[in-house]
Amino acid sequence: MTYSPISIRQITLNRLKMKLNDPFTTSFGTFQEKEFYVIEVEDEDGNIGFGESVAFSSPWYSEETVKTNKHIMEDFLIPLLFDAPIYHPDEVSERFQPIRKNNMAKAGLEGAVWDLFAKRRKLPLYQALGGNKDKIDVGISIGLQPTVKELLEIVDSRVNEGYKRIKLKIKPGSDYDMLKEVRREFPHISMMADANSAYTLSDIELLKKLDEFNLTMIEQPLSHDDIIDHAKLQQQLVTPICLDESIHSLEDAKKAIELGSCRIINIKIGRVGGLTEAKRIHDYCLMKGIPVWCGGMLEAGIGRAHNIALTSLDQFILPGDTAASASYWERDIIDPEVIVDQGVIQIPQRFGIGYDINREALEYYCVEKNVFIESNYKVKT
Ligand code: OSB
Ligand code: MG
Repeated sequence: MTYSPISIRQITLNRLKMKLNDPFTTSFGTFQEKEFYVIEVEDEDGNIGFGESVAFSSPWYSEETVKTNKHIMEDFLIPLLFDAPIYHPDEVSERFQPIRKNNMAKAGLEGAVWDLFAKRRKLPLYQALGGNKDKIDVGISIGLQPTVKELLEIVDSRVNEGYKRIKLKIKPGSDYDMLKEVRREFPHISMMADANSAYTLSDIELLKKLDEFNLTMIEQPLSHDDIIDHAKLQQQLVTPICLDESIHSLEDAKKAIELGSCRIINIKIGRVGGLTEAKRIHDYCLMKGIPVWCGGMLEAGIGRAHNIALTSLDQFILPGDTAASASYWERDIIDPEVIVDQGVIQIPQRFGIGYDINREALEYYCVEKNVFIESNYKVKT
């Protein structure tokens, strides 16, 4: 069967501002709200694909920001999408390749093209990606809390909701004692810690002591751009290291696995530049027997839907951070919202990302809208 290629007619960048239900604190700072772009990519027949760029307002997690995303999309990536028809979404990352890094900007647009592609083919996105599951197990990430008492209460309610794995943020001074209390209260839960790069090899004695708590893994204990020290640390730990910040591509994943820098990889679509690269990392990890799971960036519904579709791939064998919409937002921008029942999400079977866009909610949160039309980009002869 032959399919006609996608000719993109119009691209809309909606900048949204949404307040989190509760502040979310990591070793690098506190989030109270999220600003991000919802990207609409429209073809000649009026089909629309949706993407979400996951960069934050400040360059704490990575160097990208909401503003750099706009600049890179508007001035470099959008013209490349208008350049020529697209036969398959895998071509998008290839076309973006001359632009260095800026993976979150790339992934936002690429995700919208994937959604559009799946809708045109009348396939759910997860099937277009090659996923086989009809439901996925998920965990939840809990931010640093002012007191251990408050943390224990939150863990208790998340465990009762049925989340399959609890992730706790740690930082120097809020680590060993805190984890010890949680482990004592919840001896049997699957529990892990995420340091977001807050330690160095000089903390090795402390990090070794965390082996006491039978953590499923410790995520990104050392520098955001390191794989050498992580390899040295992994040799000294029983607990598997999972890399987050250090992995931006299949090449990074190959090197980290070869060096022994980690035994598990957190795949975030935005951090690796899109679904195509995420799938490549997944396929390589499947071959190598490295478990992967899908990380989160405090996404609204569209980003969450992309994460769910990605998690349908076979090697996503560990629960990810894709928690229910309602644990982040008073009202999400998709309909229905993402629902988690006893730690399980049913993958939607409708075409594309599988959720409708709640236009009313989108307009409510939208603070700026820019429309780019293909004919304005045509090379004038
Ligand atoms: O390291 O995974 C991370 C939130 C913001 C920035 C980085 C991270 C996180 C989380 C929460 O852990 C993920 C989520 O619930 O979306
Ligand atoms: Mg992390």
